[in-house]
Amino acid sequence: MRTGLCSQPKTLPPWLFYDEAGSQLFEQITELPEYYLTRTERAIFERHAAAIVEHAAGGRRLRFTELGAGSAEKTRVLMKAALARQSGLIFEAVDVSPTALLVAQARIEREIPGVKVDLLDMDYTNGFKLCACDPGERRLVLYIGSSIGNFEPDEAARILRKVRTQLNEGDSLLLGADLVKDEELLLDAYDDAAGVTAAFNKNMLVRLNRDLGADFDPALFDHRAVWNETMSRMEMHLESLADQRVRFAALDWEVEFGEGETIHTENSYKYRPGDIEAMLKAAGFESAATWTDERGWFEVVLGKAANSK
Ligand code: AVI
Repeated sequence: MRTGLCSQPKTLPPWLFYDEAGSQLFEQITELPEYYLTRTERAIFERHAAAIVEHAAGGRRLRFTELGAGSAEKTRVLMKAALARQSGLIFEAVDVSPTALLVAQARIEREIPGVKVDLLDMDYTNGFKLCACDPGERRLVLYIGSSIGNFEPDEAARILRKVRTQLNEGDSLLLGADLVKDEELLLDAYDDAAGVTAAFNKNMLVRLNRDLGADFDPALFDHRAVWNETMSRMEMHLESLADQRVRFAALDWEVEFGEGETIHTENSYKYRPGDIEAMLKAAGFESAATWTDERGWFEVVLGKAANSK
């Protein structure tokens, strides 16, 4: 964190968004009219759930493993499709937030009879270990919501390779990814009229005030969303509205901001058709199928773990 605030331009790591308040703000973002990602991906699932599950299963029983499961809201459609072709389903929910997981577990088991939720409190970005499936079972790893887009290309490639090492040949990975589209749509999605994304971005400062005794005044920073065409990514920044000095009591340290100086807080990569298939191939998956919405805004790609020999 300190290194990021000492670098030029200043940066803060995006994991800082997700304390309890930040996770709630993110849930609100997913319901905003401008934030098309969640509802577009959900519509793809609603339309193609049976085909997705069929491809992944290849005639066997399925087990689901979701990375960064959160509330697992969209996954429910796929769970129901799996239960239409098999009795009972193990759903392994991997996340670093035990509270979100516990709430999701109780709700899913109550509302979708036949699903057994196993909570795996792990940080999948730092390597993780899954238990072996039952013989005759195939695993479907879900990495949806365009979460992959929040990682730099080399980190994203590393995560996909890591997932591949946990799978047997014939298991699958379902990746949800946001596609490049009209700049206005992207800017609105990351700078909504109600200011929820701005509050989500500034929540980082609130968190640093609480966790490290910093004295950021969030009102002295503005939320900025920028489309970086060259890098094919949406960026979020916080721009200082004045020359100011912020003190971190817990670190006995101060940092200065000039008026107009920015802190880069997030990248959200947007892909072109074919990009995800290429990433999957490079990580040891054969691309089995791609589903998209009518407007071509979002895609869901199922990669099958290829023979590693
Ligand atoms: C979690 N992630 C996929 C979101 C995104 O769209 O990159 C986080 C987010 N940032 C601003 N709005 C939503």
